[in-house]
Amino acid sequence: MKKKVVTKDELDRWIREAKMNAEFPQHRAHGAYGNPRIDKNSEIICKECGTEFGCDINAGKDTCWCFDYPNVLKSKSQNCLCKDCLSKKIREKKMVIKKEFLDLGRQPIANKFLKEDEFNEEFFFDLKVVFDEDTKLVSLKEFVKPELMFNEDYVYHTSLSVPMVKHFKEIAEMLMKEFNPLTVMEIGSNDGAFLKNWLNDYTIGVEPCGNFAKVTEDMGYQTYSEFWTTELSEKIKNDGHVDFDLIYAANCICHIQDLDDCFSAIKNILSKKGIFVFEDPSLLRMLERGSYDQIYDEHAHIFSVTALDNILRKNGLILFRVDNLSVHGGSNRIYVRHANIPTDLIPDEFVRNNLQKEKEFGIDKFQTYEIFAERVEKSKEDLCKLLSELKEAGKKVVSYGATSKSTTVFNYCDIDETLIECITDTTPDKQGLLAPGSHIPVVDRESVNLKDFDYVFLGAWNFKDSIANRERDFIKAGGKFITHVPEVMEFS
Ligand code: JHZ
Repeated sequence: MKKKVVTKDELDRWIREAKMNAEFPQHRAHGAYGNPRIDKNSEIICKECGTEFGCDINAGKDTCWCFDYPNVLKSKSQNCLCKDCLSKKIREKKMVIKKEFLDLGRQPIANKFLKEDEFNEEFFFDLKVVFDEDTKLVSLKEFVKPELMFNEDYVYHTSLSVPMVKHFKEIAEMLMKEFNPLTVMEIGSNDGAFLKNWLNDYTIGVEPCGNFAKVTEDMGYQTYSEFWTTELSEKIKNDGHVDFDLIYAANCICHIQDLDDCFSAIKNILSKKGIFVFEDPSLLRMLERGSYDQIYDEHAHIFSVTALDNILRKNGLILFRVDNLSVHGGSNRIYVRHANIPTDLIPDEFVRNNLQKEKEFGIDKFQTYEIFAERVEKSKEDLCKLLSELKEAGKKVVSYGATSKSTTVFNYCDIDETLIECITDTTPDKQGLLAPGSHIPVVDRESVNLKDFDYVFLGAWNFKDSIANRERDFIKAGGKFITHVPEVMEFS
């Protein structure tokens, strides 16, 4: 018998079919793939509600919209469901619909600067981003083990940034004046930039990075060097601490992967009339500015007010005020209290305005994130093109600020030493090492004469004005800056 020759196309199709049958029983159910029941017609009938709806496979595509949803139809006898009925079924089964919209490729630990002999052990993971249809929360698809990021070697020192020290002093003064708390706890107290504004008898810190916990202990603040969990909140209570009037956290809550546990731990230890105030990068600002580099291992979530409102409520807490801040490229400061205790702290017009603004932007719609992903791809193309052209023209480029954000950019855009010669950074712990993944050398700003370079890429674009102001001489000498936010451009 003559052996049938299988073409590559046929083989690929079989593999796809087999994968689909295994992974998407809702399609196997109506036998659509490769064997459309309704020839040349993409409309099928929803078994649940009887309405006609579109099937992408029947329409001749390789994938269907329903592939973004978890499988709920386990039996072959069940037919496909329309979007509404499928979503309803998923909710009934308490399954979470997390839809992926962005893939930033293989990424290292954003703040793990390393030596050459550590290259072989460097840890990489897939940096993908998902949207939760239920809570509207944007999160990483794959979380990195917290201990790999936050440990004795953590290098981000808040106090090395003069604008941030001023920022924490101002917020402490404002909170003191407006809320006059007696007992204070900071979660993620880093090197004490916020804590140092409070009396140490009534103030404690929580900081998993041992190097920083030691710094604040030495400053006289009791510091728990542990991750924030319900278990830790119990331990603090058992140690005899009374509930806290103010719990504060800056650029930390978005690092915590299990938000339900995080918020129930807050509820457990917040005094009856106490407030929980936290600030983190704003999802709306990220979407508006195209600053995809806010996404890296530490940022398990990028918060919208909308998602926080939903998740805090679920955990017996109420968000009653929002301040929009310019720090870190656009952040929100969120004020929270107990939900079931009467108080005069009612949600103010800023909460309503923020929710409205986010709704108008489409923060609750998956399509918004698909559009953002297209913008991110374009940003990559433009940056790669610009840097390659500069290289061909023999121009020299240095980067300013070895930020976590630039780890994402350099690894996503495959930028290495051949395109950017080195990175200057004021943090001694980063100097003399190589940047994560890209392995571009990090050097002290003082060791570099910017005039030896034609271009400066702004890794710390969030400090654009202060950097441009400080480096006026570079501009006067004909130098130019490059930024990728809000789009790839040169300026001087
Ligand atoms: P900066 C950090 O992210 C990490 P990063 C963290 N995970 C977080 O959540 C966000 O902050 C909010 C240097 N620099 O603040 C100092 C100069 O060299 O943008 C720092 O290494 N010269 C906690 O790392 C880095 O840049 C300068 O003139 O993205 C600043 O990093 C200035 C202004 C900064 O955050």
